[in-house]
Amino acid sequence: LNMAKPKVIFVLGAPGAGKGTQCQKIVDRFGYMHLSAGDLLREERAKPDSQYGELIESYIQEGKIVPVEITCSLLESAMKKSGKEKFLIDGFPRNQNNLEGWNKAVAQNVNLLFVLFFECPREACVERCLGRGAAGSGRSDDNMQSLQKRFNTYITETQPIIKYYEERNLVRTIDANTSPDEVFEEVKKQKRQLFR
Ligand code: UP5
Ligand code: MG
Repeated sequence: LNMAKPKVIFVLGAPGAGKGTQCQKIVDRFGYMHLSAGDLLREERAKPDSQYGELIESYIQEGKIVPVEITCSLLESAMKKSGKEKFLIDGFPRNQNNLEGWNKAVAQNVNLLFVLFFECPREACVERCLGRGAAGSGRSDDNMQSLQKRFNTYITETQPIIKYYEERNLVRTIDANTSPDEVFEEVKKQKRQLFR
C-alpha cells in the first residue's frame, strides 16, 4: 500500500545554500520532479487574478513564512497536475505552521523518504544571494535588508523544523560550502540507494 504513495524528499537549508541548484541536478540525473515552494509562491504572486498576490509579496520581502494553507495547496495541485510520483519539495516546511498544515493535510498521502539538508555558513549564503541579485535575478528579497530577515526566520523558525526531523532520524546533511559539482558529488554519495 505504501508503494502506491508518491515519494517525497524535503530539501532544506539556509537562504542561498544551493537548494534550487542541487534540485536541478537531482532532476537531471534521477528523474525527480522539483517543486520549489518559493517558486510556486512567486508564480502565484505573478498571476493577475490571484487573490494572494499582495500578501505573498509582502511576506517574501519581509522574509516571513506565508500561511500554510496557501503553500500546501500550491504544492498539492502541482503534485497532482504533474502525474509524477517522485518529488523534491524545496524550501518547505519552514516553520511550525507549515509542519502542522502538512502533517494534517498531506503527510498521510505521501511517503516521506528523508530530508536533504544543505549546510552552508551564513556569509557564503549572503554572498551568493547578493551576487544573484547583482546579476539581475529580479528577486525582491535578494538585498541585504530582506536577507537579514530571511536569516532571522531561518534561525528561529526553520532550524527547529530540521531538528524535529533529526529527532526522527530523517535528516541527511550535506556540506554545501563547496562548488556546485562538489556538493552534488556528496549528494550522490549519501543517498545512492534512494536515488535509483
Ligand atoms: N550557488 C548555488 N550553489 C552554489 C555553490 N555551491 N557555490 C557557489 N554558488 C552557488 O543558489 C543561490 C545562488 O547561489 C545562485 O546564484 C546560485 O547560482 C549560487 P540557489 O540554488 O538558488 O539556492 P537556494 O537555497 O535555492 O536559495 P533561495 O534564495 O531560493 O533560498 P530561500 O530558501 O531563501 O528562497 P525560497 O525561494 O525558498 O523562499 C523565498 C521566500 O518565499 C521565503 O523567504 C518566504 O518568504 C517564502 N516562502 C514561504 O513563505 N513558504 C515556503 O514554504 C517557501 C518560501
Ligand atoms: Mg531556491
